[in-house]
Amino acid sequence: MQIPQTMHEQFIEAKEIIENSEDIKVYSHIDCDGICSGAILSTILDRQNKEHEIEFVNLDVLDDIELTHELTIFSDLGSGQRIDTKAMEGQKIIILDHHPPLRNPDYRNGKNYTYLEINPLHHGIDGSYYVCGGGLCYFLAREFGYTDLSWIGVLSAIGDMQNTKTGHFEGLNENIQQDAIDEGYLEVTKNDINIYGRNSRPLFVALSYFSDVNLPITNNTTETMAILEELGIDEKHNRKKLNELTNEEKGKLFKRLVEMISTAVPGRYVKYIPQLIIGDSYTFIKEDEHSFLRDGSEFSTAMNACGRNHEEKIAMEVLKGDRIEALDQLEEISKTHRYNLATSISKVAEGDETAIVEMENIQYFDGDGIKPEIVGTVTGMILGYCNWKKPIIGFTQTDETGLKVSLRCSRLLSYDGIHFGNIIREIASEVGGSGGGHAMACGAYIPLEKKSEFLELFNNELSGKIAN
Ligand SMILES: [Mn+2]
Repeated sequence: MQIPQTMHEQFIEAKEIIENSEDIKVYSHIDCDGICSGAILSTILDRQNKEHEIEFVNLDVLDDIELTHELTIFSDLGSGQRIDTKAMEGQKIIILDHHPPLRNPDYRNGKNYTYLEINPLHHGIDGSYYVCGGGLCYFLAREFGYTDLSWIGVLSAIGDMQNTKTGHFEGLNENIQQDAIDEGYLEVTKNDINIYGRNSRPLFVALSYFSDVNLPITNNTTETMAILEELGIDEKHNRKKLNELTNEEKGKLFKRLVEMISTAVPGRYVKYIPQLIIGDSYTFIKEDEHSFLRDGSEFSTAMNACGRNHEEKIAMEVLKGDRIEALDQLEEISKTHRYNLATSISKVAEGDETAIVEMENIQYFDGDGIKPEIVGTVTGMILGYCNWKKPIIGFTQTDETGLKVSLRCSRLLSYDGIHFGNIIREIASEVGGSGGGHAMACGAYIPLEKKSEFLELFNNELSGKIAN
């Protein structure tokens, strides 16, 4: 896919606006995509010798924001927020966002300030699968000739799960991927076994986290070790990582996993099984051989860990090239993050068995005391401890009156056509909150006293849509 001409003209205009501005502020989102976006923009501005400030923010602080700079750039956010209500004459705004836009393309006409919104949805391109925030920032960088930043565009798309539907990149993401390969930063292994932890975990550990379907191996390393030994992949004193497997070994493992999953899922899901195991894998070949930064998924997890702990700038410095001090800090943050996740999970899943409450079509837990920033990740990991056929919802209080809601589900449910991001958006707004997100990973903020109503509405909404 090529960039549509109308969109390309917008990137040229954005470049000109940047070249003609001196005092610049960037607001970007706090997740992997947003951090990658910020890193690309900041690199462009550094190379152009432009003074700039960068701030990573949650969506809720943007409505009616004071614009205090000559040029304000919003990346991976902005399209869905009222960011220009306080724009003053002569100010300039650029938005690079892939989320559903509030405003039409002609919104900019007749304003006394410059307003340039680049959003794939204005050009008929789906922002969930074909390009994300970091990708848009990369296309701007490409306009300046900085194709060496393409690998960050790839990382942003991995973090934004743009490839979940098919296991590979499509649309504009494919162009970015090709640039990263051509620039010598990226190696793509087509249709690889795709299990998280390729570079940093022994395979028997990585496999035990399989949670899209509850299998005998889920949370059971005794079983994963036995299976790997039986397949002749592992020996007692030689535990391998996924990246050490030969193609033949990968083939055996694939076959075994397909058999195991087939016996565990209802017939309607059988056709989706290969997608659970197979997908392209991404290696950043300029990274150190043994570094977790070498694997796209592990790198993106580290970016998210920084976001969850309000350390986006450290993540950004790593992306911008600091592999000494910032990388040390990044490792420290990731370690603390993993510890916090483990303690939260053991509270919910391994302690009191009644912590997970099952309703007809959904299940939930009260994550009292879990930080709102990590409740989503915790919810995802809890999935391995409950009924995979239903989505799992985690709640935690944000303040006296507010609840954060996170939902995760097996990828099988989303392959089957359920888009929980859309459902949660509707139901949250019905109870006076707001929400949204991906098909299989999404969240909302709702008033505390609306919790049971929210659960009730959600449960009803899914009646007949969940296989039992
Ligand atoms: Mn994004």
